[in-house]
Amino acid sequence: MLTFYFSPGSSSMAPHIALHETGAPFEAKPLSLAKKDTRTPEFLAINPNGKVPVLLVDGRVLTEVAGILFYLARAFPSAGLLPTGDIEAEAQVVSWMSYIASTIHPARRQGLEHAREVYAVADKRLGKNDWAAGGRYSIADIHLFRLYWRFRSSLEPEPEAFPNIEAHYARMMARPAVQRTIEIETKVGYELPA
Ligand SMILES: N[C@@H](CCC(=O)N[C@@H](CS)C(=O)NCC(=O)O)C(=O)O
Repeated sequence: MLTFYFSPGSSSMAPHIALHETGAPFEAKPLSLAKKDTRTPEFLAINPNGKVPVLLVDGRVLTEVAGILFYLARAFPSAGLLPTGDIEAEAQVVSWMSYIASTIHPARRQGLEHAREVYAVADKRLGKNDWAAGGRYSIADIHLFRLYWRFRSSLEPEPEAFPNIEAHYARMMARPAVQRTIEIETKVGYELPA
């Protein structure tokens, strides 16, 4: 039994997309960041870090976007969210997700100019490849997409600034799991800070 704590448009959007990619049944628990739902004693008892996403796997707590994405990819292999039988491609997925979590995610807080520099590096790394790692769609693409989706909607960079990431964004937006996630999260309602 999977229970998923999320807040629309936040970091939890990535595992939300992955859940829809797998087709696994899950109980959705929307939280309001504006109402500080992640800071209640009840939620802090689940995640003392006070952040979404959280996935409960038969009641056991799993936190961090990369950890949850990895779990979903391995628990539901038929969704094809991780390269198999290719150690180097798997390592590239981990490499991308480490870079995304440690460098892209905090970049915005360090100013727009810094965020642009970081996305320029990511754009170069992605190059003309359709997908981030191993020549196929993976959890690294979902992770990358969610941060760019947020960056793009709040700051509206000129599309020509990051041509490869823009093309990746368009490929991601065409995926039914992404469309379904956005539809559900829009209905719950976004409360994202500007
Ligand atoms: N390193 C965490 C970051 C998660 C994170 O930053 N979550 C934010 C939303 S984007 C959050 O829950 N903030 C609520 C709070 O700080 O009260 C991960 O990868 O899961």
